[in-house]
Amino acid sequence: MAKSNILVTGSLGQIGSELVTALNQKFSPDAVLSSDIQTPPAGYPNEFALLDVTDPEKLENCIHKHSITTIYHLVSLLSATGEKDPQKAWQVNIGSLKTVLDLAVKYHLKVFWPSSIAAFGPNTPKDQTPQDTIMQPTTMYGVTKVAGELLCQYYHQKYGVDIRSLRYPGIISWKTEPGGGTTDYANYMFFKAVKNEAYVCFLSKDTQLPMMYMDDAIKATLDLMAAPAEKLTVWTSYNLSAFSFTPERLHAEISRHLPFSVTYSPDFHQPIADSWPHSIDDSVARRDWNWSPEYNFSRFVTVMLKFLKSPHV
Ligand code: VAH
Repeated sequence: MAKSNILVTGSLGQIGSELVTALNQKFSPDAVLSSDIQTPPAGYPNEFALLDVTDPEKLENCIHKHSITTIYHLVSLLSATGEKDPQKAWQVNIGSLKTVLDLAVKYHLKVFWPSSIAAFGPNTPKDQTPQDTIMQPTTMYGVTKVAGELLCQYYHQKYGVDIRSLRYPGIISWKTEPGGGTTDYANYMFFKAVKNEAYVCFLSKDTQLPMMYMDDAIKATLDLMAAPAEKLTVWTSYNLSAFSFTPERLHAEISRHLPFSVTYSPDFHQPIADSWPHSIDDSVARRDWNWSPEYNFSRFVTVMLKFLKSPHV
């Protein structure tokens, strides 16, 4: 049996697929067990467990069989998908997190779990949103993130579980299709630009949202998990930030390299985006574990276009 002590759930998702690659490089592929509810593509590099994380017995068997010591629990229905099926979003997002936390107590596991800026709501201060502030989200996704953060803090304080979390902004990548998010408009805008196709944006042109290039999100995740526990002061979830932009500004920056057309036709995503912050204060993460992004807005756009135009470079 191959050695593995890291389990990644949601491995085939947008973040999971790139986190597995980074963990393979940092440790080794035989130390990383991938899992998802669907089967991987042919030639997938890691050992893979077909796993429904809402099934506690299956998850426990997997932990026991593979001597798992660390779980990156990425499974989640995102904001737009969650609004189409709020009951399932609660069951998957919170049900699976509670199971992971209970197993973390039993098997002394270290856990990473992603929260999101979606944990903030319409009455949260929108500019430079503080680490500790009003959190009354208006999406089920956001509700599961606030509830999940409080569950994480409770399990840390009550049982000593080492569970670490980041409030990811919108994360943009070129390698994998995004899935069911509101910030995913930015991914689709790039995909259209490189095909010189017109893009119809489902948000209004002035909708400013906090965003981040995938490589920085992965760096933050690994940096937080490597930080000495005694340096950490936040056991709900850390604010994390790189830059913010509007669809109009993204269109203008991409068009400096590749002119293309964008029109705006806001749909059901708009009220979700309107409930979120414009920018995030991540000074606590910078203080506690030396967080700092490597990609600013213009470098992010340049790199995205470079790899989308020639992905196998
Ligand atoms: C979403 N990409 O749009 C996710 C993210 C900040 C938003 O959590 O739902």
